[in-house]
Amino acid sequence: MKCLIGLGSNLGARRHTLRRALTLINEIAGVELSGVSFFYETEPWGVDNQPNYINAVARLETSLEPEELLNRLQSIEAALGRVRTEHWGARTIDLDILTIDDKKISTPRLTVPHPFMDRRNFVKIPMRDLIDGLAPIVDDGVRKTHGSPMDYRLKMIACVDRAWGLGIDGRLLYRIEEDMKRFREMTWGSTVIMGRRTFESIGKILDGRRNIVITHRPNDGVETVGGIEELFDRLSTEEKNFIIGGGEIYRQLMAYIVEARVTMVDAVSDADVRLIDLDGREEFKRIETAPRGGFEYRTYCRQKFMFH
Ligand code: A4P
Ligand code: MG
Repeated sequence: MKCLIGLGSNLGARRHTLRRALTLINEIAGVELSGVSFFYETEPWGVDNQPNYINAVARLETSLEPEELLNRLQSIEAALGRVRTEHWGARTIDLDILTIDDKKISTPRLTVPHPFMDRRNFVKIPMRDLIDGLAPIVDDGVRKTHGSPMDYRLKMIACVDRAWGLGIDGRLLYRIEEDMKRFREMTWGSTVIMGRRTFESIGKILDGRRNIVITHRPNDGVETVGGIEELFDRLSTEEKNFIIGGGEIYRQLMAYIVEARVTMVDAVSDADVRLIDLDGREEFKRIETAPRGGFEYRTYCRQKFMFH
């Protein structure tokens, strides 16, 4: 099932809380985050005398039952310090289920679509970042602000086999001379972001580029960050930012990737790490296929989806 989730925060470190919530949503077993809007600073709706909100909308794919998804979202609210006092009152985080496919649900705990979503610009405006074909609206009291993972325009580069296999035993499946040269040219002067195992398998800092390694163990020889929230604190929106692996890092950041450069080798190997099949994802569109001898270069771009 495909769901849209509304996120809102008007207390504390609002941007951090929203980004942390996105990470935790992606970590729910049976949930895969597949997109997020920009962040918007919004005036409080429904109640006066409370601070402005930051709002966003995310989309996810899930195999969970709706009430189970609600349970998981409420645990995340609790973990992030949400205290329920006044209805519509100020909160560190609010996670609302906006839609689940085109289901209509009406139980004591859950109403889907979310009751007021059609009347709330703090929902409708972020939704337009994810969905095509919505009617235009006047953006009263809703202004785009910084802090969304989408601000960094993350790109990814990977080399896979026909079955989207990435590697085995911590090694890449293939090393193609021409592809390595292209990788170097494409990433030259940019920021390259990788996991610890990928950094260790490369065995050195990639020259001419800012290298960032995501790891729990700081390493004096290279710039490190402890996780993806810290990554977003450090990245620059002015640079080109490339995610270069491995499988776990692609998985954690896939929802935020705007462009994927894939070298697909015309073979199938034993692999223990795979990329998701980008041709099977409606949020990605293949815009280029360039055959070479024995492999091809493909480019995928993130796109909006149609709302039914
Ligand atoms: N519940 C029923 N349907 C749903 C659903 N689709 N998703 C139940 C999530 N929860 C749902 O929610 C109360 C109960 O609603 C839950 O226990 C759940 O079983 P809550 O989050 O505890 O309380 P709340 O958020 O204060 O109430 P409610 O009605 O969800 O308020 P809203 O609609 O979330 O509005 N202004 C701006 N600018 N930005 C905002 O984000 N948010 C609100 C809260 C008010 N004004 C705002 C914003
Ligand atoms: Mg709510």
